Amino acid sequence: MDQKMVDAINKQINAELWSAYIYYAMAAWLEDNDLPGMATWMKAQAQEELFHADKFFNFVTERGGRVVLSAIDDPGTDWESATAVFEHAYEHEQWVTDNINALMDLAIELKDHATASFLRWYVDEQVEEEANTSAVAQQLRMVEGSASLFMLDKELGARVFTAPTAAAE
Ligand code: OFO
Repeated sequence: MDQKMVDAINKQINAELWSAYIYYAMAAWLEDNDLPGMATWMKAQAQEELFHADKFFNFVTERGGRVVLSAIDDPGTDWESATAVFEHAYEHEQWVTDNINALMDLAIELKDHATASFLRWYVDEQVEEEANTSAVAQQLRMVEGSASLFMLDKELGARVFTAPTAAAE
């Protein structure tokens, strides 16, 4: 694999791990603000990010590249409200989508068909990532400050992370 592609994917591994770190930080804030269901949801989201990082890790290794890890940025510790948490998560996912699209552009430029094919999974995954975070932010805008917040918290607490099966990958 072209070293430029390896370097770009290594950067994305860092971004995925940073995403997990951000979502764990958000889970901690939600726990601290008596929203354990939302914290559970965020932890599942963090686990999903670890899965994304691991999938990139395995791909680089499989193609003979070297995974190089770098320092992870500060995830932040404070948000104004639960709505602000999920709005931030949605914005973050939009940023990740831009990164994935840039990776795809590079794979196409390098005529690296194997990487382009592999990246398709992430392109599709980002549609879901944006939709999920945006939907919760939208629900929160409607219920924050009302008793329905606790119903929503309960509902979101049902989320469980399940790693996609090989067939669905
Ligand atoms: Fe890895 O998709 Fe979210 O960040």
